[in-house]
Amino acid sequence: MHTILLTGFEPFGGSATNSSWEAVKLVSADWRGESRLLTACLPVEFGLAAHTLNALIDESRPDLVIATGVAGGRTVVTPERIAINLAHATIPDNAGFEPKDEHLIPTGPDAYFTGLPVRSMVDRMLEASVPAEVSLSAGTYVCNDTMYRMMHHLAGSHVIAGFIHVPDAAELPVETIARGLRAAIDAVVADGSR
Ligand code: PCA
Repeated sequence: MHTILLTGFEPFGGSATNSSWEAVKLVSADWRGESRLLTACLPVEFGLAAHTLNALIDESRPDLVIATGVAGGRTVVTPERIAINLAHATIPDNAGFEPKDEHLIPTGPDAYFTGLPVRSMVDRMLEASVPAEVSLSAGTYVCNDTMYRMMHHLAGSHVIAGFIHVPDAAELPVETIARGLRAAIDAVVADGSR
C-alpha cells in the first residue's frame, strides 16, 4: 500500500462543522503509517463531489481510497457495502440542487459493491473499542452519489475503494471516529498483505 486517499466532507444543512472532515484531519495530524496519506475535503454537491474525488484519484494514483461522510442519526461508524444508482434528496445540496428519484448514471449498473473488506474493518474497529457495524445503505444523497460515481470511475481497476459513514460529533467524539478510521485503514492494509 503506497498511497492512501482519505476524504471527508464540508458542512451542509446548516451545520457549522462536518465530523467526517474533522476526524480525517485528526487522522492526518498524527499519521504514523508507512503509506503516504493524502486527504481532501469534498464539497457537498451532487456530481461535483465525485468529480473532485475522481480527479484527485487520477492525479495521485492511490492504492486505497476511503471517502467518509457524516450520517445524521447514526451512532456507530458504518463502512458502506453498496452504492446505488439513485439520487433522491430531502434537503438541497450546497449548490441548491435537490434531485428527486433520478438515476445517477442512466446507463450504469443498479449498484456497485465496495472492494473494502468491510467485515474485517468493523472487527478491527470493535477491537479498538469503536462502535461499528456494516451498513447496507449509503442513502440517496451526496455520499451515495460520491461512492457510486467513484466505484463507476474505478470499475475494472486495482484500486481498493469505498465509503464510511460516521456519526455526528454530538453522537460520538471526533477522536473516537478518528480512531475508528485508523483501525479501518489498518484492517485494509492487513487484508492486503495476506
Ligand atoms: N453526509 C451527506 C453528504 C455529505 C455528508 O457528510 C450524506 O450522507 O449523503
